[in-house]
Amino acid sequence: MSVTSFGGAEWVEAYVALGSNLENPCMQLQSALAEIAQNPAIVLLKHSNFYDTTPVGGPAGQPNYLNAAVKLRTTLTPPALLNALQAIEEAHGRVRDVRWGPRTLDLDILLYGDLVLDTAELTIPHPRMHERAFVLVPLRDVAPGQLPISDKGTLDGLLATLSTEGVTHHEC
Ligand code: A4P
Ligand code: MG
Repeated sequence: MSVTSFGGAEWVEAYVALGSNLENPCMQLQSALAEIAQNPAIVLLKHSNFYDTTPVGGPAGQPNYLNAAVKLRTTLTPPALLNALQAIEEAHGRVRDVRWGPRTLDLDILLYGDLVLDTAELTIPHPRMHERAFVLVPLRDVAPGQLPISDKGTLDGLLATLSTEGVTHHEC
């Protein structure tokens, strides 16, 4: 695990994916960015462009998503970071019913340093990130192309294998 010491605490770099396809997705993602940055145990280093994306999975006819990614530094443990992100999802009125169904806000931990974790609550790296252009295209805005994605390859290597059709830059 690569960590840096800053003011006595251990800071770990992590990447988080943001998604929304209900109730003004631009507003949902913009306020989520502000709320993540307000956490005293998080430093938001960079955020990506916003992308309009065709839904992958879930019920037929759900609206397109708006997706983004952030690079941050945090002193929170992975479960504490998940709790903080889920509290933000809940404040945005997130209701969990249909798997991969429409949502006001989804915040997923993609990578946490070079940690590999597989528990009932948390899988890191995110188990489906390597096959999803709606995750990797925004991630590439905030992460180097040589970033390793578990044992799946580098970010640029994986992007070269995926169709990015249906992932288009969106100005909010
Ligand atoms: N969990 C495990 N690992 C993680 C992690 N690395 N980060 C657990 C966050 N959560 C993680 O998540 C269910 C449970 O996953 C959590 O309670 C947590 O303990 P959820 O957010 O309640 O449900 P979900 O997001 O519907 O489930 P899932 O299977 O994680 O969905 P995905 O894979 O995130 O897919 N198409 C487009 N274009 N854009 C999208 O953003 N998103 C999805 C959701 C499907 N299709 C999409 C998009
Ligand atoms: Mg999720």
